[in-house]
Amino acid sequence: MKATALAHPNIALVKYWGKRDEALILPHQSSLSLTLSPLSVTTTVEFGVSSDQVELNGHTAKGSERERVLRALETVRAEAGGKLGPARMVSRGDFPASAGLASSAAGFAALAVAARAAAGLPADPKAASVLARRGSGSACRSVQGGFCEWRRGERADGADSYAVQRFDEKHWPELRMVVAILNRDEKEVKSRDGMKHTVDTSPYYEAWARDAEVEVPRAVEIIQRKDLEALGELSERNAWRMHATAFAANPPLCYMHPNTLGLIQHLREQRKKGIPVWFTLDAGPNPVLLTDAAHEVAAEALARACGAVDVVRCVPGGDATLKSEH
Ligand code: 2P0
Repeated sequence: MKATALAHPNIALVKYWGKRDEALILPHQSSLSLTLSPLSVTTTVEFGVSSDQVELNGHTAKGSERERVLRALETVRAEAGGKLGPARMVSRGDFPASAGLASSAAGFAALAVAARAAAGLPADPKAASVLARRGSGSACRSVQGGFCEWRRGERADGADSYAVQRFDEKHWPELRMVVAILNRDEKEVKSRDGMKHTVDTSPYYEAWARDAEVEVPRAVEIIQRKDLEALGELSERNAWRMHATAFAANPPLCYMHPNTLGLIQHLREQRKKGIPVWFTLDAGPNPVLLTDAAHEVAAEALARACGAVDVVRCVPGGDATLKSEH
């Protein structure tokens, strides 16, 4: 009735930006990401306790945070036959908010794997990915390691909208992602609200969704042949296009800071000098640099030269794993 799982966050190279179904968290387009080690979230779920309890990083969760977790646990209860009783969930990340990466993706992936095990359900990456998706869309891509593709799916109930692993973490061990923390302020518009606003008001939205869909198989082909330059170029143009559709919303949505553009400009100059480093950018000001093991120190140095207050170096991470079962 109790299980603990550990999962890593992921960074999208082809981004998810916009839902066709808000309640089920179904995206308009497919996306593709890399799971990141060593950052992780560890989550314990125990059924059959006296009342529902949700604890995130040492604090009792309230409001919509608590509701999202309880809804996921309710789905597991229903699948297991409904007689598991109230649940206690305790989740803790080993990376601070200043790491610039949301812990919700790793958190809901760990929750999905732990809750299914605690309920006695069989290990099933597809079912865990669907469950994680209902908590936070990008979480469906953290159930497995390496490069994962979240297929948008076609069904109205979301049963075919989950992530599949395209290459595991051993496929391209020299690949490095360097998170450049330029600004630690909490962003004004959360991803969930920003993507809805973009879908509702950006005239570029349809073009974004169409383009992202065709970039996913191109990214898979590039990763297959481990072409860093081609992957860097694809990641940059996809990040620019996601931000462009947000810039075109009404009122406009801009997640970049002036020093985000400064760093991007600096990367271009460094590439002319032969340093293989590219960026991707989520819904925030902090770029993630894409490079190889031979250039991660150089990538960190250039991030710091552009004002990074902190830098986190990451390597391809593995599957969400069960730590213990009682
Ligand atoms: C991604 N992002 O693909 C994109 C790129 C942010 C920019 O997934 O509403 O926290 O919980 O499904 O997953 C962030 O959005 O949003 C995100 P919900 P989520 O990684």
